[in-house]
Amino acid sequence: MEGSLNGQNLKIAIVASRFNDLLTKNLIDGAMDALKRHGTESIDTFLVPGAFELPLISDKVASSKKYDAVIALGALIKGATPHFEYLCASVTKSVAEINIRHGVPVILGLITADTLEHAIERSGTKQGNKGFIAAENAIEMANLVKETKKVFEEK
Ligand code: INI
Repeated sequence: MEGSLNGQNLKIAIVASRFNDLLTKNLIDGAMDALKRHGTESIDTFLVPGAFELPLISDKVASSKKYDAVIALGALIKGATPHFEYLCASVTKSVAEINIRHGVPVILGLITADTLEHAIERSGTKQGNKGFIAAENAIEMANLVKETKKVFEEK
């Protein structure tokens, strides 16, 4: 089984951080672009201060069961501080847990980069746009979850 990339009739939430918003705005634009290209019309966006706050709101959104998928978007840039490593570990682990806790796909479009230049490359330049890819993954996973429900909930 494989989820399709048909985004019609899906309700998708984007949870995005404002920290490094030069980058996260591009991730949101990339995600919106992918969703609209694949036919998704129902999109709600929730903004949080930083990547560390993504899990709480992603969890609230996923547990509401009002959405077929959640896309969490953020940008962590290493700079000079070891704080970066803790944030990366905390956000990825928490989002991974939320992803399986509610049966609603929570896709992580998180840039983790050593430098601003590398981060820019992943938010719509050389290396594509992580938001766009995350949105396609969200559509695919939302459809796959729907398909598996049909199969596993049959007798
Ligand atoms: N938040 C980010 O989203 N990206 C970063 O690069 C970052 N750095 O480097 O500190 C960052 N910090 C803020 C953090 O996410 C929380 O908002 C803050 O710690 C308050 O809880």
